[in-house]
Amino acid sequence: MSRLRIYGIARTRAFRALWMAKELGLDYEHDPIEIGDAGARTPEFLAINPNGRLPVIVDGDFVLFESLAITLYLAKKHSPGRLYPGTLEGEARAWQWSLWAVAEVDRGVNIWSLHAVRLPPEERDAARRAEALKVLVAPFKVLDAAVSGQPYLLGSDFTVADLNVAAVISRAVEMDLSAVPNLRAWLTRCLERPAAREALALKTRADNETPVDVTRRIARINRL
Ligand SMILES: N[C@@H](CCC(=O)N[C@@H](CS)C(=O)NCC(=O)O)C(=O)O
Repeated sequence: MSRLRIYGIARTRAFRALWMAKELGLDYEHDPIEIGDAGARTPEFLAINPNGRLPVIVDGDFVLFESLAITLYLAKKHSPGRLYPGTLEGEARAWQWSLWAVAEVDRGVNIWSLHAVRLPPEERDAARRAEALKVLVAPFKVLDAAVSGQPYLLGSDFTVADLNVAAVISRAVEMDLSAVPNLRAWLTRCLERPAAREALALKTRADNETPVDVTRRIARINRL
């Protein structure tokens, strides 16, 4: 059986899959391909992910795209009853938080980070940044309340629900989170895990090595 292969430079949503693989201590290969014509839109890549997006994994002869489907699959396969909840209700909660993260906060955090951090200062759009922050106020309050009386989303233990939500909003660590102190403490707790630190190091290196025209192209392609 060939090793798990994770495709996608760590600056992208591939970070989510890399973090999970590290949490699980998996033996995997990372193929840090770029978005667009240089990588994810080549005919070879389109053959494994017709969306032309990152990440995708190949696990034996099983191919899977969608970052949070990947983390849920890996957790269920390798850590049932621990990172992946062992009860029907716990599993449903993990899905709830994962779908919530994509629907409620993914785009807002991405827009904010581009227009607050990643684009050159003179190209940042203050109105888009402010609008993104406005959109995040209500869901961030929901998340803050969810981790106000317990350390993690499902209770006392870190699970795939925490990994998925924290990975989606990881760039929010650079925001002023003083209005949501429980969220801030929880996010820090998640991102300080050894596996998260390792994956974040890959992501930071990829961020630092990304030329500005690629960042501009990402903003354009993803309409951010
Ligand atoms: N919902 C997908 C989104 C994938 C996605 O949009 N990935 C970005 C990189 S973070 C990408 O490949 N963008 C390039 C493009 O759309 O051409 C997931 O979570 O995996």
